[in-house]
Amino acid sequence: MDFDPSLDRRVVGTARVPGAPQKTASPVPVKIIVAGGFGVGKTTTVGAISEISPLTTEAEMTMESVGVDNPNESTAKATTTVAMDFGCVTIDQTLKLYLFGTPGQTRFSFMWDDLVRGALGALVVVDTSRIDDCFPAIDYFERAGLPFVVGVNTFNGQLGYSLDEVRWALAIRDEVPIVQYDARFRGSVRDALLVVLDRALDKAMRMRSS
Ligand SMILES: Nc1nc2c(ncn2[C@@H]2O[C@H](COP(=O)(O)OP(=O)(O)OP(=O)(O)O)[C@@H](O)[C@H]2O)c(=O)[nH]1
Ligand SMILES: [Mg+2]
Repeated sequence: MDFDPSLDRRVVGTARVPGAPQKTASPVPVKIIVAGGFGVGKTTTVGAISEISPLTTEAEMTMESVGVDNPNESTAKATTTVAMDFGCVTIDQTLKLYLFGTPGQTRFSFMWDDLVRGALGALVVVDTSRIDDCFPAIDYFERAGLPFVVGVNTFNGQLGYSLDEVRWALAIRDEVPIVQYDARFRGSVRDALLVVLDRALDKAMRMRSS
């Protein structure tokens, strides 16, 4: 059976001339923030899933940061994000995610308001070996009223604590989803981002019906 463009809601403005190029609607752009404390794996998350070479703004860490910014001990972290990460991924013909990673060092937190503008949701990345570093990001999204999901980056494939323990330690409300994922793997990042999308959609539906 021949494909009839009039049956596909994504095909718009088709001239319906046999053989003529068909114009399809672009996927809806959705802005998602990847946030969290210092060195939790935000840049790694964006890089693992982006279908373009991610834009990164990494700078070498200096001796001044020793004792101030302490990365996960199992990593050989030598650089830090000083402005943002940017990447994108097409979910399907109707939806494309634009991912913005925040800088993790607290001295760059003044940039967050600008980065977050227009976003529909956020993945707040957590490293359970440095759980204190995660509070500012969680507080920020609670206050901003932006739907967010807590993503526990498992680093070496293991969770030091159960997700319930992490929820308790970070005082995360019941309605905020918490998932574990591995920032290095595309499929794992995709699953975490789909939970963010779900949450954003849920909020949009509730706002529409109220
Ligand atoms: N083993 C392991 N290493 C990881 C994982 N995620 C990130 N890393 C490493 O941890 C270090 C920090 O990761 P980044 O992605 O730079 O962390 P970030 O949150 O962007 O850091 P800042 O921008 O400086 O706040 C890097 O050396 C990564 O290669 C992981 O799941 N497992
Ligand atoms: Mg980074």
